[in-house]
Amino acid sequence: MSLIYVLNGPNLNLLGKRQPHIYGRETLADVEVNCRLVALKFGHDVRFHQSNREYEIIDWIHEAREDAAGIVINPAAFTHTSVAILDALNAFDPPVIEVHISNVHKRETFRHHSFVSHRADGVIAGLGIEGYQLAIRRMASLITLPT
Ligand code: CA2
Repeated sequence: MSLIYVLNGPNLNLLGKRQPHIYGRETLADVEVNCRLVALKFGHDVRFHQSNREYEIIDWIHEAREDAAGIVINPAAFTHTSVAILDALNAFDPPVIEVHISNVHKRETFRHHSFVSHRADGVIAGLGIEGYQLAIRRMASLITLPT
């Protein structure tokens, strides 16, 4: 059994509570349950976190260096601003998959650039919260694929 970190950035704690036209009606707790179910199907475990503080996300990425087989990350607004999160991910060797609930490319131009995409092995955007399950499924393949 491998451990997959699922990390969520600022304001995603409000998922399902505001702006349902953009982010849907399901909550982050629903996302966590879905991730755990898919991971379990492939025999893996999930460590699931959300923070509104950049340093906490960086600390979890550092922690993942010790025990994770991969990171699925929705950095939220830090996607577009954080060289620090990119630097932390660059110090993490296993696969990284970036997830966005909305299609960031269909939105304001400031959402079109992602620092995290410079490191991510794959990016999913615009598939709603299902994107997390697809990311876990892909992560399971990457974990078992010979390098
Ligand atoms: O589409 C995504 O998943 C985003 O990462 C979400 C971020 C946004 O800054 C990115 O450009 C795209 C925003 C997360 C805020 O989530 C909320 C959810 C419900 C209500 C309010 C905010």
